[in-house]
Amino acid sequence: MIKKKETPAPNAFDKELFKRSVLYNVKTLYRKTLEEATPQQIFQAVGYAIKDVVIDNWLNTQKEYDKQDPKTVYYLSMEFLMGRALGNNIINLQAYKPVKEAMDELGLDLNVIEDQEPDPALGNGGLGRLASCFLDSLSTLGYAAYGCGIRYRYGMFKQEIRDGYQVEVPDNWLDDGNPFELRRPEYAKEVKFGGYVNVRIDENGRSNFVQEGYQSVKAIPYDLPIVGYGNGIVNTLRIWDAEAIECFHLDSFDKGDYRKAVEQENLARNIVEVLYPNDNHYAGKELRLKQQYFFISASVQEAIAKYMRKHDDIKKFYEKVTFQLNDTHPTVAVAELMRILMDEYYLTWDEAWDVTTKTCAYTNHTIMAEALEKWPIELFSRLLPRIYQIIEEINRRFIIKIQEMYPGNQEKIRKMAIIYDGQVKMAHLAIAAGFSVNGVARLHTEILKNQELKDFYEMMPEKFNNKTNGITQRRFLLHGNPLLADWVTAHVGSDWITDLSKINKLKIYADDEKCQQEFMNIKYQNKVRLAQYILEHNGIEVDPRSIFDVQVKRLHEYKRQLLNILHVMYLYNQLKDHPEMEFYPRTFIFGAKAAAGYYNAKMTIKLINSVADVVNNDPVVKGRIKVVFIENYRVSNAELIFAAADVSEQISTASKEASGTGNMKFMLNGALTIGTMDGANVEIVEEVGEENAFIFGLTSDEVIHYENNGGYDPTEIFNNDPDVRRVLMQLINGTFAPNDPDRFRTLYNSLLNTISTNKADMYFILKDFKAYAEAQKKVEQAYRDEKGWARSAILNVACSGKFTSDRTIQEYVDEVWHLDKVVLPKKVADKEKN
Ligand code: T68
Repeated sequence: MIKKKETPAPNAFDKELFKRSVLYNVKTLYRKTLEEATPQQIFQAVGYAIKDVVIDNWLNTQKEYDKQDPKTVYYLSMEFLMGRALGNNIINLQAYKPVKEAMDELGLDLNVIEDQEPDPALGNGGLGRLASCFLDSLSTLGYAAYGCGIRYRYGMFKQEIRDGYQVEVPDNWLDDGNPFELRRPEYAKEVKFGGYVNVRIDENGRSNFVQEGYQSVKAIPYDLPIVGYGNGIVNTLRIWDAEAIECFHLDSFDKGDYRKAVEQENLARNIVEVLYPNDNHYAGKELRLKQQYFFISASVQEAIAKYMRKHDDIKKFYEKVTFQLNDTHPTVAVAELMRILMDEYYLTWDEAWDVTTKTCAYTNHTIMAEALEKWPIELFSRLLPRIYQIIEEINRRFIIKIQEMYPGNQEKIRKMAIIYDGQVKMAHLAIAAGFSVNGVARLHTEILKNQELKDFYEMMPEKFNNKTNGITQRRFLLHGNPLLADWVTAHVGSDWITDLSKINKLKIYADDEKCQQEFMNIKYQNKVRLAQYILEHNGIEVDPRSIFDVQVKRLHEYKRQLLNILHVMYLYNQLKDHPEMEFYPRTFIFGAKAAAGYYNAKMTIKLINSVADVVNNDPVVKGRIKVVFIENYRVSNAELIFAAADVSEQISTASKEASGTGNMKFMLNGALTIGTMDGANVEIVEEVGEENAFIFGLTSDEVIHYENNGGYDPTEIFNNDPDVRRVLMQLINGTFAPNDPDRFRTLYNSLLNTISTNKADMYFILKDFKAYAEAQKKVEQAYRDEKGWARSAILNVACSGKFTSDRTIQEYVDEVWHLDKVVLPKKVADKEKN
């Protein structure tokens, strides 16, 4: 039989060389043999050996970019939730099999080695993970791109559960060093804070704005390789570290200088110390604004310097560069670009504005009011005096434009001005200066256009567009679920790895009984794998034959983990009342970090764990319900969790979840969604069909209607629905907190607060409870029909093609960024073949 020839990777992988490289690294890094080395040391040695392979492609890609001079996107983001690099890099080098063999031959287990790598968590949740999926897709599709961010000393905290409560533990991810990073001191930049703005006449008689009396920090870039899948392309994630600009001059007896030196040291030490652990929430901390300007100033300076190394006309900057702003956090880029163009390249205001507004584009990720960034003028102008001056002028001109369009309409100015009521509104700045404004799912973009950003949309409709989010199938299927990945490839070929629309060919197998059995068997094995993880990490035994019903995501009231656990309490009550009732065994799995200062979120974690304690140990339940809270949910264990899920909980209050991306990862792994018509759920259901999901609850229109009319009154439900009333009373009668019956009273109050009705049950939990319980009943019925379930699950996988980040990125490229596709010259690939 003639075997179909696989396209060789540009760098065919040399297994023997690789083995030698690992042994050599163990020796030179640690003066040890393989037998003597610790698992962490072996990981480091393997990491460096992989970096060696990557480096050639990295060099080569950058050389090719230099030659071809393609347009480049700078994805500016406070967060990149990369997850572990080793396994992902090996996968994208198409070297997983040979590396695994090499490890076997050295007597090592690749899985164990991968587990040694700290899981870099330089992000909170969806927004940061999206940025990482986008980088993977950009490299795989062959587009020139930089990710620009911050090298936080401490990323997202490590979550420990003690006595059912979340405890935050610092995550020292750089403790053992990072084999993949490259420190690039030659590209260091100075970033200035504070002081005042002066006008100086220079030697050419030009008057210049200069910042004086400032403090400054040195920004040092660390580069991480972003390996494209099988195409030899390697882009760069550049994260900035801070260092003091000058060392101590101990001979400086000038008191002012000494104090300034100390202050500058402290500034450098503090600035990149820690990621703010809030998602969808604005805290208004001065250090956060410092972080923003720090990495933006460094990134913009470097982007311009790089451009000017090859071009001489700064006025055409936008022809080669786009800045994509990942939410409003990097929006100071607008003013920083204006500043450099005017103060350092002497462009006029109009010339600089022309460049800036053709360079910057903005993505909105939330409509939650509490997430809107608005900085007090006092703080902003003190920290960034020149930047503030520029924003004032942008605002002045923007208001003139508003007045021209809406003469005499003060209301428009009040609602749209960039500076108003003593605050600088970052979203308004991003919209006024960006050439593109996009939401992250169709429904979300419609809500932006028709509600939240209505005035802006009416004034500048041409800027608005939708880019429905996506995820990378390379990490979340190929790496995370090898059994299913192999099964998919066996049925439809391997094209899905770089073209997920091809996974659609699975559809014809949905009714095939053998395929259904194979699929359910793979799911079962993945459930066994997760059950083992849960036993090891939680000490709880779960039955892999039960339904794995999973909600993993950040803990937030709008995501409604509370609805889920209240429903578990309701099921428990039913079993207590009717111990012999028919009930298909179910394992309710939660994983979620709460922002450290978010009381209701933290109490929800405690409630979940308290319910788990009672239900898991009640003999009446007979193990038919198990509740598990997986500690420290993060990218690495997420891969195991998605692979093992039967049911995907996507139950946010309609209109609140901009998109969601976990929903897509579950679908790709063959879980069925129980969810509201919110975010990208709408499009998921559109692809797979409502009959293959469990949709319930208020629509976004209904929610918005209630909100615009003062909320609704949950006491009516409390009074009329005995099941709901019983569950709510259990929050305050000690059922789950015998020693402290008042423990969950704030949760109870958040649902029923009778003092101010419009604040009661803001997220419509009680309003949706009955519909949710009915949908859950249907889940159980559906699961009893094993073939029907397998059919739906296979269809979910088959219909997930739209939700690859490759599709999202291609849309950004076609409609917003207009990048040039880079193809490495053939001779490189050929040379390697010989
Ligand atoms: C998420 N946002 C959206 N924000 O909630 C989610 N916020 O619906 C969407 O799928 C995802 O973005 C990607 O578009 C966030 O994750 C944050 O993490 C965040 C961080 C800091 C400040 C505000």
